[in-house]
Amino acid sequence: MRDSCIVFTRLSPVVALLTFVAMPPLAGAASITGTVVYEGAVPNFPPIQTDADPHCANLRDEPLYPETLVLGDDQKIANVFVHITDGLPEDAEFPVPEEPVVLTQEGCRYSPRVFGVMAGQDLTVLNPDGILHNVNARSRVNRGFNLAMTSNIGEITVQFDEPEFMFEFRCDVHPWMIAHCAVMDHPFFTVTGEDGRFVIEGLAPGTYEIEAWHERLPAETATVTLEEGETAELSFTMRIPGR
Ligand SMILES: [Cu+2]
Repeated sequence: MRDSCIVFTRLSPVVALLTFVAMPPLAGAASITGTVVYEGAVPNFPPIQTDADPHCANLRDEPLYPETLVLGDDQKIANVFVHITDGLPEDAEFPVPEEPVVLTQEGCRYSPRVFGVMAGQDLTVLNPDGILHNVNARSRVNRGFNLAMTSNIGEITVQFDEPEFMFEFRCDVHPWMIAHCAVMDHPFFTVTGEDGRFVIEGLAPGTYEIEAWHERLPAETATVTLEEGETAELSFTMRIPGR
């Protein structure tokens, strides 16, 4: 018994060192940046008839167009969710941000249209419109909810506990109100603006698969190997299939 204790004591620093070496670091100084561009004819979307609810018509100074495909200059695509899909240490647990993700219902539209939240992170839904919206979270892995936010309910906060890639938020009062939510188990994700740009920072050296997801266009993927502190530049092009 005593011998085995001695053996264990002698081995433990070695085991600890091996364990340390075998575990890849969770974070580092490498990053992936890039641009997402749309290639093809641009669909012509007519404005949404927001006066189906006079409250919405009163809240808006300008027409509201469908946000199915939002393009900036040179057909750069907004609302593309870019995220790491492989290469992170398995079973790694990343800290959950204390600050909430905020989803706003303003002018009878959701903002942001596409967003990510980490599992367990607060998601705060705001209703500055001060009219009736109905928040219908159509999650399948997590428990969904369908909650009326009446004119005097300006804020609710919810959490989703399990990772779940992309489900819709819809407003049952205003059928054009749609947002897309990803519940993530890591923080390495972002959403493009109208410049089509994305930046994912804080990566450890390694080989990663990265995906650019759009609500209508087929996803694009890439594999990139990063050295410590390296910045890789990627370019994604999205197209309507068959065109
Ligand atoms: Cu609504």
